[in-house]
Amino acid sequence: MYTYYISVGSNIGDKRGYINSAFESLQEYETVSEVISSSLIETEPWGYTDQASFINGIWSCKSTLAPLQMLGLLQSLEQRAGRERLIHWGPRTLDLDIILAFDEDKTIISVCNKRLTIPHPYFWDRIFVLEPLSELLPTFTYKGTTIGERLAHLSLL
Ligand code: A4P
Ligand code: MG
Repeated sequence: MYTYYISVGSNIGDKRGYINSAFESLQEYETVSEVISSSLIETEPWGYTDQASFINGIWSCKSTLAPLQMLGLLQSLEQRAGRERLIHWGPRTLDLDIILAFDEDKTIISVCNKRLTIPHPYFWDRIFVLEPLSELLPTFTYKGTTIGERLAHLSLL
């Protein structure tokens, strides 16, 4: 059994609607359990900034699916939301990224291949990921820094 932390983002159309209906769909999979959502927050675009504001949040869940299978499941939820891949970091109806994964004994899992990198390569630099993540994992520590310290550091930049 794995535990996943998934970032959710939307900045086109009915943003909360896309996120909430994907959340309900995720709960219907027999291979997925204990699905929890953080609060959803409105955030300014990061990276490619000439686009609408985002609604962001983090979901956690438990699953028997291995990381690549979980990626496939999340991509099918993105497709159901009408996701089109046009601009890198550009506007999207629904973006579901695997941020962190832990195995049965709570060890963090690392994956790095052509289709999947976890931990997500930018998660530690993004307030829109760390703020909702800190709600679900308030004592998380990465490379010797707590998530609270990291958020304080990023907010001062
Ligand atoms: N991929 C590799 N690692 C992962 C992972 N950990 N989780 C691969 C999910 N997918 C992963 O992603 C391209 C490919 O990344 C996938 O096919 C998968 O095999 P994509 O979603 O199709 O396209 P993308 O937009 O080019 O990349 P990505 O990674 O989703 O974009 P980002 O880096 O997440 O940036 N500002 C705010 N405020 N809020 C946001 O949510 N999001 C972005 C998108 C930019 N600015 C934002 C936000
Ligand atoms: Mg993505």
